Amino acid sequence: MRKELVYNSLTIGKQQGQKKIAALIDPDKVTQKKVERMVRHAVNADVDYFFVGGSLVMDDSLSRWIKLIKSSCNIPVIIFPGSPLQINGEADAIFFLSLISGRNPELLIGHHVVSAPILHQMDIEVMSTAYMLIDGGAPTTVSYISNSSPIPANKSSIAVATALAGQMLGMKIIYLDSGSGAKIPVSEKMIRAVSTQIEVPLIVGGGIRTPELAQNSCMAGADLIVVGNALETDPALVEEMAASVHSMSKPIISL
Ligand code: 1GP
Repeated sequence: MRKELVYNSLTIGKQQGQKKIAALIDPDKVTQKKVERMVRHAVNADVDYFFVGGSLVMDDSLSRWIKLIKSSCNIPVIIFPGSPLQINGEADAIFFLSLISGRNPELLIGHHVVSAPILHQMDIEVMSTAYMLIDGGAPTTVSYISNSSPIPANKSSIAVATALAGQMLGMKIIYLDSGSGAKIPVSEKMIRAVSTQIEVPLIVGGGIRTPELAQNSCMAGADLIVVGNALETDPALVEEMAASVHSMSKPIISL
């Protein structure tokens, strides 16, 4: 396993009040041309990370896209796996996700047992992540595939209790996700409630399709915003999105 370079960039960023953005590539939904465009715009926009993965991946293109990104830029690539089939040693890091909003034992520990020995032999950074699905107003692939129901959007107290439990279990990142293509992104109220109670970095994604939404989520306390669908439709949007997220960072004062 690799040293914690990506995780350190997240925690140092959080300590310094920096706000970050990740572009999510769902391997099934893109073409080579699309990925090349996404990378070009992401580099111009100074995007912080690429996430690659999906709840259901129908072909073996994941490795191809990771290679393509790695050979075209220095933006770290993190696997956002929907299953152990998406483990790939060419990425910089992988989220070791426990779906703690659900009660499906396979996604709480089963897949981890299967994946751990393989990851242990790979040169990849493994980041233990408390993954929480929040109701986004429409059934999502992730909720169907994971066979788990999301936390109701208006139950911030459940989200806080769940995030605290994840942190107490030693998970190093909290990830609030209303699912790809969510009608309603995670509310600012919920982001604020969770972010004020935890110490570890907070990632928020699902249905964030405008720079304003991204900015509001940062203002509410998200450290890292994830955008997928909106960039698949319009890769150039990432420049505006990233500018609005990065503008929320505190200025770094050097002594
Ligand atoms: C990743 O589910 C999100 O956390 C991505 O959602 O595709 O709606 O941006 P979108």
